[in-house]
Amino acid sequence: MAAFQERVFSGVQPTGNLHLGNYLGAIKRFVELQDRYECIYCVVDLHAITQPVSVWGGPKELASNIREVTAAFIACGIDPKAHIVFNQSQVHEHAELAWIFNCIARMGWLNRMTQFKEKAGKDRENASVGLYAYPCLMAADILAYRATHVPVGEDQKQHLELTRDIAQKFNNDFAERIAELGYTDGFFPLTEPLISGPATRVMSLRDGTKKMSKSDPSDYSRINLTDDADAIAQKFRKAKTDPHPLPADEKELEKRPEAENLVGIYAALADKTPADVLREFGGAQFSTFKNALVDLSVAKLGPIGGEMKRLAQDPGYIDGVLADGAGRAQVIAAPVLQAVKDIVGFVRR
Ligand code: AQP
Repeated sequence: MAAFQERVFSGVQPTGNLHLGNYLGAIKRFVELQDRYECIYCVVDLHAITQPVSVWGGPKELASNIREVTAAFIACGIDPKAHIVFNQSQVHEHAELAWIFNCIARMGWLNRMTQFKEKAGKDRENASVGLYAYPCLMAADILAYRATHVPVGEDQKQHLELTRDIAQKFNNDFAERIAELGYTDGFFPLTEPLISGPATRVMSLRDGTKKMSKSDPSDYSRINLTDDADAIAQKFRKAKTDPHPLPADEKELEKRPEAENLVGIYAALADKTPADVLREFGGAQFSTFKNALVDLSVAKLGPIGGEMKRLAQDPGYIDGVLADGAGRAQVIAAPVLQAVKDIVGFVRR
């Protein structure tokens, strides 16, 4: 790994309804990593269109969602000047590298991907080829920057493992050529997933066994980043719980998914551990705990939602951030793609 410059890459799909899971599992971590790494954060619009148009909403909604995710990045505290923020479709190297990775990855690897199975549902014949090849594009997103670290929620772990498999196979398949061209440790790094903290998998507020998701038809299943104080309060008060008070011991949470979820959310928002939260609230009724959770959530998310709404009024500024970021991203990605082409043996102009 020593031969690779440390660099963080991650992305969020512009598919609407950015929620607390996206924030705690991903965007909050993106913000924290800025002090330690060079960071590249991408609005992955090419990924969004892998679903049917009815899911991502059509051209107007896609453009508006791309701007909304960008606004969320900035509102949460990502600095687009010190780091890079852009949308994927503006840097064609992602799609081009993804094609090469389509030819590296094996059908058997992709057949094991649980996200494809979940998103394709029962009608697999009708799923897009893009949805199936999604993990190869994700590997290209990361490896176009030879990124060493990727902060993601738990649900993306399997895709990150596939990214490592693709990097490893590319390094092996072309080992001789890679060495000839002077790369001593292989060409691609084996990227490390950064998945940690109490909220790597935030669950639905209606069902503690299902992940909080943008596409859940019930708006009561999630806290959206643009929800106002009243909506946040109503959703947490209606959130499913069990009839018992909160336990004092963290082990007991394992059998109580809804309680575990709410404690995890509180812990992540307060930058504490679940054990700290139970020390404070163990023995309390859910009504008491939910009031505290609402106050904390409104204090943390209110300013983010407010700033997102303010930025929504200035699409020119957002588009400028994306164009500037795309230009700077391409400065890194273009030579990586050129080197990949040289390694594979494509003849240059
Ligand atoms: N519930 C979650 N808990 C923790 N992290 C989560 N992430 C998503 N849901 C949760 C993380 O957010 C980042 C961006 O996700 P994405 O928008 O690229 O894709 P997704 O995982 O498909 O998001 P959704 O909300 O679950 O959308 P749908 O409903 O379309 O499936 C990723 O790092 C992800 O891990």
